[in-house]
Amino acid sequence: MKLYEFEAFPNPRRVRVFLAEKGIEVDKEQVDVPSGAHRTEAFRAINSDATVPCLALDDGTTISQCVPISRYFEAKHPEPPLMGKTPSEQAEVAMWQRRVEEGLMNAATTYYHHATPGLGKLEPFQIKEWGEKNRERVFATMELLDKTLADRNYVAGDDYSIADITTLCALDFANYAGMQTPDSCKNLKRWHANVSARPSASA
Ligand SMILES: N[C@@H](CCC(=O)N[C@@H](CS)C(=O)NCC(=O)O)C(=O)O
Repeated sequence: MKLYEFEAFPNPRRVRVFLAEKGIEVDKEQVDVPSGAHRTEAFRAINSDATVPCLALDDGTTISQCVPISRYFEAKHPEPPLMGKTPSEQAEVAMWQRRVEEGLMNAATTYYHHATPGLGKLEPFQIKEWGEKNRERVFATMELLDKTLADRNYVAGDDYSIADITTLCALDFANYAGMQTPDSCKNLKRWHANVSARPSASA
């Protein structure tokens, strides 16, 4: 089994944190995204989506996208559960994971790719206005999370889950890309300090 990833980027980090929480070691290969290594014929033969992370199993199956990769490891190594235990917990975790993936991770990366130099020569098609619109969405999602975290410890409820992992990686990326968490988002900042102190955060 091999995990294709790139250490500096936010989506591969989601899988590394997930694996660290479960205590799973996987062989990794770095794919140098800024130099375009993910868009070569050789890498497209592994992942036609031309993105990292991508997990190649020993039977030849390849799985791209953070959530399906995480789902594979959750099924293989159920403890500790990171995607909910009961049907209602599983649905709530999936709901928050998706809200944050769309409203924070995808919005922040869209801002980065469209309204900043992004990946430089790998960004021939940019719509600055679309990038700025996504910046607004990032701040709206920060506000939503701040309200939600007023009366709970974790994004999807009482337990740490994949929704926290997506939020951590997306928020750190948004901050890096110039969208600082407003000081008024005290609950979100408290949550961020808490989850950043877990050893998995530095995976
Ligand atoms: N939704 C995908 C996002 C994967 C993704 O976009 N990864 C970035 C690195 S953070 C990438 O490979 N970008 C390549 C590009 O923009 O050309 C997932 O969950 O894995």
